[in-house]
Amino acid sequence: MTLIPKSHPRFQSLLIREKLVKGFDDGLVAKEGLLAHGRGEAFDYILGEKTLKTAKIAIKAAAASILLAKNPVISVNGNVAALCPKEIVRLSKVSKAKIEVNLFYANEKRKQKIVKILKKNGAKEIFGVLKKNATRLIGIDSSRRIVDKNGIFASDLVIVPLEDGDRTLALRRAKKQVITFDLNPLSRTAQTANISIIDNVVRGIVELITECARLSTKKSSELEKIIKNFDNKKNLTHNVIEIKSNLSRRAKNA
Ligand code: PTJ
Repeated sequence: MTLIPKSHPRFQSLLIREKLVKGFDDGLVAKEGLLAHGRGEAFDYILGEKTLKTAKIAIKAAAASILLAKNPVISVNGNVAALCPKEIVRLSKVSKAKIEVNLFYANEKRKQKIVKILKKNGAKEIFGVLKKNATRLIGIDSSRRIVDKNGIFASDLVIVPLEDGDRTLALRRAKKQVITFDLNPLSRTAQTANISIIDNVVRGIVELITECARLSTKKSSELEKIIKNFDNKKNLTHNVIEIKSNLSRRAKNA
């Protein structure tokens, strides 16, 4: 039960924060994950805590790309497991994407807890767990280099929410398409991914599930057209302009 009154003007944001703290207490989230969340929260504040038009455009292109991919994988870390385990499983079902646990701050005990919460929310098969299937992604030194040979290693598209720039670059070099959720449009990940959804993963993933379901009945040619018309660099520029005008409007009203 939350101690935050529903009437609190920052109820939603504080509720998300509480989920992260609970995730930490339950052993899902790394200490550093709490700090990463704080950074995201600050960006969400200046974004206006809503899914902006540019995020919706990126979500549509992301859904089309995932549906066209042969072997898509959702990479799950501690923060995402604490914030939206049910939605990860729903996204995996609607898009036929595999789920792989991949941690920056590698910790076997935490990995097992993440697997457990995903299974509790309906996940059947989870990659990145069996030592015999572990292999190395070239061009990256962090623990994220250890991937599943039947999961991320074999994939053609990876969804990496709350990611670090190094792996995004390594995945691109390995000729994989990368889709990220990142609240910071200037992060290396956002700048390096094929499709960057600048939104809180808590909101954006729900929209992505809806969009995958909606587009799943469309022809491949229609999905290809959506992707062809999407330009990540341009969309990121427009996103910064959206943030700028949002801030100017709020400054005028202050
Ligand atoms: O569980 P682990 O060990 O894999 O570690 C996960 C973290 C998140 C700690 C690790 O990947 C990390 O240190 O990430 P960074 O480099 O701090 O990057 C996280 C990015 O996600 C930053 O650009 C944040 O602004 C952004 N972010 C934080 N919270 C959210 C977010 N983006 C979308 N939704 C959020 N809720």
